[in-house]
Amino acid sequence: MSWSQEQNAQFEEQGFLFLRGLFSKTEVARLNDVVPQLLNGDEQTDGMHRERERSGAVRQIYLAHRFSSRFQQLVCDSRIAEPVQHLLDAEIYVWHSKINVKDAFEGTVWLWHQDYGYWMWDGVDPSLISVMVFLDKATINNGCLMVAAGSHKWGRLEHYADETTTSYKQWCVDIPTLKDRLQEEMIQPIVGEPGDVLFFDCNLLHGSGHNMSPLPRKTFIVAYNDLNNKPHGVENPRPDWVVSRSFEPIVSR
Ligand SMILES: O=C(O)CCC(=O)C(=O)O
Repeated sequence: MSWSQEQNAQFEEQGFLFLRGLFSKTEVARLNDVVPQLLNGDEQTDGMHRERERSGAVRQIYLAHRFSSRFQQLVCDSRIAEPVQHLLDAEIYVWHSKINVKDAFEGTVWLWHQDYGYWMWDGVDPSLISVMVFLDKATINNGCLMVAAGSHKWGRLEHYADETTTSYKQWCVDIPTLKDRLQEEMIQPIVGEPGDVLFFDCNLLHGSGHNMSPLPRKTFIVAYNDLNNKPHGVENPRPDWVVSRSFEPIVSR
């Protein structure tokens, strides 16, 4: 599926493109059908990596696309893979995938960051694009993603490791830099329905708040990398669940 000239221009200008209703309610229901199994699996045996909130609730499930045929189909779906191939003008592979769970009342904040803020340390250039497929309704109350429109044009900002805000280390931009750069008018909450899809540049500043609502806010995020941009030259490479060493080209269908 290819985008119009306006859509491509919008992605270039804003660093993201939000497409409503790209997947039908039935297609999303088929994905959601397998999520409880992925949530409750045992990572010693099923190979998927899970991050948890301090409460123990699952916050993220990595690599669903390797172990669930439905998510495997999704990462090859031409509605998401083709525009990314076109934007990067390259063959692509899956850098990683994750289901961000944000359970009702439990899902915690993602501090403002650019994905490339820390992916740079994996020995790659900023030729990566993420695609967020909404599995649930996303509202202000349940902690929808927020993006800073146009921030990708700043290039990569310095990031530091926050080890106290949530249960795990988050790479994020410090408050003095945010005060200096981020204007209120740039912030756009991405409120949407199951089946909506957000494409975003790896230098787009983004984050999200706590889920204060009885509605869960699950999304599936797949990050694609240019096949000519494989990670290299790093002393302590991060594990395969977050920086995939499976370089199979995506054949979109
Ligand atoms: O799910 C969210 O609200 C933000 C997720 C995010 O930024 C990430 O996983 O890097």
